[in-house]
Amino acid sequence: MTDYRPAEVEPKWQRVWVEKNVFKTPELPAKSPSYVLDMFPYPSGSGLHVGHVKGYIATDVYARCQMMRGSAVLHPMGWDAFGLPAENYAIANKVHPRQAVEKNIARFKEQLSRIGFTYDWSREITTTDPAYYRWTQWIFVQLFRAGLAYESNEPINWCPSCKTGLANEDVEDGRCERCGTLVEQRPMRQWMLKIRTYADKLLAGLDELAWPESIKALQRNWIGRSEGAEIEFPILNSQFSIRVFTTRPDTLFGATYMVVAPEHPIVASLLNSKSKIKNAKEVEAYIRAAERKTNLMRQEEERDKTGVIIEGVAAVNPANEEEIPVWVADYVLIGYGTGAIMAVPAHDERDFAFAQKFKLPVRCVIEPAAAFLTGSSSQSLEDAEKNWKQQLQVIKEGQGVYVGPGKLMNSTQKFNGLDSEEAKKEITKWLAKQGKGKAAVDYKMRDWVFSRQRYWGEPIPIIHCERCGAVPVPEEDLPVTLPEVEHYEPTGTGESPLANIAEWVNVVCPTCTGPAQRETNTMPQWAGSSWYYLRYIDPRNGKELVAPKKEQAWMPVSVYVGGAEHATRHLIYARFWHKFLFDQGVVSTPEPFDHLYNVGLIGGADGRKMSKRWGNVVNPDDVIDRFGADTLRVYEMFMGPFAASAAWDESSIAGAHRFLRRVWHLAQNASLTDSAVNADTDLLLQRTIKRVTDGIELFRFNTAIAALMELLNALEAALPVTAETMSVFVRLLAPFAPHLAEELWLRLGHEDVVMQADWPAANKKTLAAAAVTVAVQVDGKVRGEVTIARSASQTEAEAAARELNNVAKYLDAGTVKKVVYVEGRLINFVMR
Ligand code: ANZ
Ligand code: ZN
Repeated sequence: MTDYRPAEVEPKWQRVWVEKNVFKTPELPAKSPSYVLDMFPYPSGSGLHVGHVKGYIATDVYARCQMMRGSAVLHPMGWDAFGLPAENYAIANKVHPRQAVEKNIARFKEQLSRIGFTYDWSREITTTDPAYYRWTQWIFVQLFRAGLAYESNEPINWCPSCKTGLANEDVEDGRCERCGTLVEQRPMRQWMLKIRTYADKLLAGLDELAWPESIKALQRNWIGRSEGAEIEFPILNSQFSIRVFTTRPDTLFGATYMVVAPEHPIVASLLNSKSKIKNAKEVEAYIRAAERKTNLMRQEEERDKTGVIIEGVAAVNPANEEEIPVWVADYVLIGYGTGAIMAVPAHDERDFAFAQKFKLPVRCVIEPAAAFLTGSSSQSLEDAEKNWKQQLQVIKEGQGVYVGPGKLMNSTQKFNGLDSEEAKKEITKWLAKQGKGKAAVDYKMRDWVFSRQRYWGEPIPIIHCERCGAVPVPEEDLPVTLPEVEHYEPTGTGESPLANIAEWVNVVCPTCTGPAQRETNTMPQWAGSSWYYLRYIDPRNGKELVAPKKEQAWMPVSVYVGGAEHATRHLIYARFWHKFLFDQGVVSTPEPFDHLYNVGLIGGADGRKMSKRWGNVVNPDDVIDRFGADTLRVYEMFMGPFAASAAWDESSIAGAHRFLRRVWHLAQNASLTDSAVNADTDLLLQRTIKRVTDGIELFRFNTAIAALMELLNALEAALPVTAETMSVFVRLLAPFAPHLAEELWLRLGHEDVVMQADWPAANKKTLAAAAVTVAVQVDGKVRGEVTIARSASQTEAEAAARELNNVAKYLDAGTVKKVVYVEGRLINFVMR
């Protein structure tokens, strides 16, 4: 009997898979297609750690199971290699970013190749490859032609350390997501993509997706749709007017002043028009001070509100012709709505705080609905009523703020008494009829700032001609390749290092052949990753982004796996581009990714985030050297629920290794003469098939492995095991521990590789005969049913019942006091 030696077994089978071309993906799927995708890595200089590969192992387990179940599987890998980190690394180490990327990719591939993945490397793509980014640029040209790419000079986020403009998505808590530096606002010329045009489609599409609810909620919030009205406030004795966006047109009669953002163009217009601004100096000083603050500082709720009144200017409330003052204050942001608000201090917290500070009038126009006033439940009825009356009085007198719904008051006979929801519509209609306003929708999400003033990105394929303006590079001239430069360092001037290469910049205009200049900004890191999944389908196509026949055959991606941190960046950008390509007829599905699973982080053994800084990084190579790749795979899939984070734990790795060693020895003991399988073993086997199949299908890998461990225990207790039983066990184990499975499969006398064997099918008759369906109740109400073994214990029945989502929901909301089990019929969780 030989010992289990992964160091011999694993490289051997990796070679066989390559020699036999086992993972070659067909051009077109002959069988049912299954596109299994990882978020492709950015090839960083520090290589992969064991946390990075958890998602890759999961998709590989899934892909292998799909292959054995007879699907045509596309399971590719590639590199997201443009962007700041590669460039910063290149600057620090004085090498070309391309060299750094090549070196890092080689290192990543070496690490990945040892884990036994099923990638078809002939489909590898790299976003920095001109043959690839030709199509990234092509998409930009289509966006430009469709009017969805435009130049703008608005102030945008600028990272003074990375020396580049950033999209809102790249800013976290007011800081650059890359380097943590406080972001400034800087007006500069840049390319923008009209992602807001797709806001409603992006929202609607979410409803159809099998994604975690948490990710969908993050996207909904990020898009931030608000319904309301735009209302025009004329400025007295001038040709100007101020337009506001409000979600509360019902409070229009309570607007006692207006506020414009310091950057609002009306301020400059008023200052320039030499209108009667009496305190121009003061206003200018305030604007200059605001420029120096970050958005974060400006939005902080607790911060004392600041502002200056524009003396000598008055706006007219279109509802009642009342003249109200106009203030400049930085709690109003230029980037949201219209950059100006009507202030209703009686019904908005921020306006109320501002009015208190500057002694501005507060007029209540919404009479509170009783249910929305606060009171404590411990009060007596009398006290509650007294309290309510007091609060009502305070609010009605303009001494307090009330933000809830209610009935209109102080809003003329026409509207008084209307319910506030109703009044929103009525007042908007009334304004629209007079041409003073209209219903409007606004989104928190801004258009996508799409240019970077850095070297290592796709050149934006635009040529600037004095006569013709911005002209797209003709498609036959794509790709516009990145030229060689002497220095990659950002200039900090708002121009990229490309601007210094005269012979690259100066070209003839494709339209009029006059002298023209190339755009020197490059694309953001998110460009190449916004469509890469399409290219894997047809990676070497020189004529099209993807051949329609292949695209139709493989798309959409059935299972997509990656980190939750991409919720509002990559996953929104990719959906946006995909929907655009759908509208252009380039792709056939409205959404790119059907199922999405988030991978939970693996933390260091010390419980901290795995990082060089803490010295707790574990390299997969080291684990493989000690235990083998199969142990690494089984361990990571057994760490707990896939989406949960977990700390690295050496003793559990040893446990996973022991499990595989026991399987190895069990197989050596299999009696090759097929003695009959006894009924108990057979039932357990059938049940394990079902649990492992479902576990992999639903990304509950830990329960699948637990089922295999239970089966192993039972088989060891009832030796000898038959070859037939062992062959089922080996196939069920194959997605998790493929090398070991191949070796045992061979030793069991099979000629094909286990990857080409059929996935075991559970015998439904055996299962049905041995199963009962039990009703699950919570407090006597039926909430679902579970099918369990006839012989199941109460503990097993309870565990199965608790797994039902519709039951867990109720159990989580309280505590279980008692469980009543009527064997084979019902289980009742008593909470009260
Ligand atoms: C009048 C009003 C009365 C408002 C009231 C609220 C309550 P959401 O829901 O987040 O979309 N607002 C509009 N533009 C702004 C800007 N650029 N900076 C700061 N605040 C701005 O918020 C919409 C509300 O936020 C708008 O409705 C406006 O205040 C404010 F009882 O208008 B409201
Ligand atoms: Zn021209």
